[in-house]
Amino acid sequence: MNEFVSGADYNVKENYNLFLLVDMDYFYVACEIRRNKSLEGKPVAVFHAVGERGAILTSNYEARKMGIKSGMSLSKARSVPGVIFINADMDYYLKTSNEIFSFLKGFGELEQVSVDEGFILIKGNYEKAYELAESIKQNIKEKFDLPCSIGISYNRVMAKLACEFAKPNGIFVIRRSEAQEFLKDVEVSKLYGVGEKTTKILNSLGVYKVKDLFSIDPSLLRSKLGDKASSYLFLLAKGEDPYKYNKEEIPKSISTINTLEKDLDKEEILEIVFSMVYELSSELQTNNLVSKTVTVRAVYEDFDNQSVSLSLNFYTNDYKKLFEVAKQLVNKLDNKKIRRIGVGFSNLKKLTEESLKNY
Ligand code: DCP
Ligand code: CA
Ligand code: CA
Repeated sequence: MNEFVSGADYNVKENYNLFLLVDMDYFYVACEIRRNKSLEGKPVAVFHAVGERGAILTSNYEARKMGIKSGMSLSKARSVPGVIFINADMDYYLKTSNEIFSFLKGFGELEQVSVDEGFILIKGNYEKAYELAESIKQNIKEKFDLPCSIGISYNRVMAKLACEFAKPNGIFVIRRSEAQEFLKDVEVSKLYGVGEKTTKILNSLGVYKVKDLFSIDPSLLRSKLGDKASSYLFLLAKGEDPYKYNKEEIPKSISTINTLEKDLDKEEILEIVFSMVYELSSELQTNNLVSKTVTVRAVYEDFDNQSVSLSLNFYTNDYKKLFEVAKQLVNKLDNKKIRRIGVGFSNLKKLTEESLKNY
């Protein structure tokens, strides 16, 4: 059963299900520039303060060129001269986000995915979708004075990919008929849901581009990634949306662990824990998930280890709320030097209208 109307018969008016992914460019920084025009054209980064320290949440292209990337510690970022650092004003960004998304509702069925990103579902042809995208971009520029990028394609994962190629400040279309050819030379790391870990494994197998996937032994891939992840990957590589069929399937938990460059006291690891929480919360947001339980795991210098967990009474993928919990957990750790530190989120579920209410 194909939910898409075939466009092969040219006598039939093209009437596809199409997805537009609207994603704001360098969103938090763009919000700051919007209210302070003197920042325009300068390298700017927004940070989240963690005690005396902090971490970069995002930066504009001028700052990215200078090496300022999200997740970077503020102290490291500050060593780059000439960059303007602004303490995050979440209230302002959320207010702006709400205004943008109420406005976008007028353009079609809207599925908001994160603070600065949402799908618009339409029926029609690619030309119509492109015109709509142009009008949305222009309106967002006029009404909000903010740049955005729009990806257009025949499913969510391909629209997301198209948006990567639209960035910054552009529109990019991937038609179903061009998808195979287009995907061949796309880096596997750009596929929806393929994170750093999977990319590393794939690279170790000699897989860098999508086309490389088809020249390796599928059983080798399954042995490294597991059955489910490899079948997802093959669907993505063919331009299909694996998530469409598995809306209810969600992981039990997601986690990350780091060996520290040198052993640290618990007071000294907060910045690192923040970066880990930020990275994981991005993963939640990308997969449209929310979590309720945070776990912090420490391996001490004597190799003893400890794991502490705490649950919220609501679900969220907001890094600030999750970090508050992680901070409390770090506080509970023993007063011994730490060698390895891990963070995990569990009790995961799909973000729904219901869970958004508790935001
Ligand atoms: N953000 C967040 N929590 C995360 C990751 C990001 O609150 N875990 C914030 C900072 C970003 C905004 O959300 O400004 C949007 O995230 P994006 O990944 O879309 O990044 P940007 O909009 O900053 O940059 P780009 O132009 O690459 O989309
Ligand atoms: Ca963005
Ligand atoms: Ca985004």
